[in-house]
Amino acid sequence: MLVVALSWLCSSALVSVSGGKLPEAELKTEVLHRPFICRRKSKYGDMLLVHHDGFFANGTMFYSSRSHGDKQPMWFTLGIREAIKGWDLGLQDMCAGEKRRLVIPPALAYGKEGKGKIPPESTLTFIVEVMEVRNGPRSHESFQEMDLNDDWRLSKDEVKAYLRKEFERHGYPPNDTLHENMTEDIFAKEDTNKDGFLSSREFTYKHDEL
Ligand SMILES: *[C@@H]1O[C@H](CO)[C@@H](O)[C@H](O)[C@H]1NC(C)=O
Ligand SMILES: *[C@@H]1O[C@H](CO)[C@@H](O)[C@H](O)[C@H]1NC(C)=O
Ligand SMILES: *[C@@H]1O[C@H](CO)[C@@H](O)[C@H](O)[C@H]1NC(C)=O
Ligand SMILES: [Ca+2]
Ligand SMILES: [Ca+2]
Repeated sequence: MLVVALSWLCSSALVSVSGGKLPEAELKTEVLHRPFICRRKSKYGDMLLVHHDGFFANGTMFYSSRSHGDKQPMWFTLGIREAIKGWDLGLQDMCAGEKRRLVIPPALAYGKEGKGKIPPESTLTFIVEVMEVRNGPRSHESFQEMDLNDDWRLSKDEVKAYLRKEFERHGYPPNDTLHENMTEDIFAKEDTNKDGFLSSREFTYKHDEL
């Protein structure tokens, strides 16, 4: 399923998973490569297309997006705890084409519990390459991009047009039945004053809840 659509539909759920008040353990960030040309730098709410390799402290690789699964880079939204906290902190201000090494203490990764094959209290190293940076589904820029007639509110048709475009962008065939259904769902949840439009307030993340 589509990351954009998912992160849109699930945004309220994701936002409510906000972090506790743990003391900030130290995150080490090292820039391995920065491209000469940088049109924009990643910020909270942006969507990043990333390839990543993960290593245990002893140097053993536990995951590589280039060799596991479908071998494709993945989209994730920065700053909403979609991935571990160390990623939200360590992947800011990145350009498309930039590569970083992050050394992430357990408190900013999988903590005391661990997860799957990550043992408890693991410090993890990631080599992350950002292939692309885009406006997140909830940025002010996205709202403007979606508001085709510039009346500062999103109609159902504008939302449908956006979904169709996002599907095409990600190589999925557009599907009007599905877009219709998704749009209905989105409006049912988000058009809080039920006027048939999404205002920028209804649309935008409440950043203080992150
Ligand atoms: C490296 O650490 C991981 C996680 O603690 C462990 O599963 C693996 O066996 C270790 N590998 C070596 C070569 O020590
Ligand atoms: C379009 O989406 C609907 C609802 O998810 C699904 O039932 C239908 O098979 C899809 N059509 C195509 C052509 O993929
Ligand atoms: C959209 O599809 C879901 C699952 O297929 C269904 O439960 C829901 O009622 C549909 N919503 C609308 C507005 O058609
Ligand atoms: Ca509009
Ligand atoms: Ca409204």
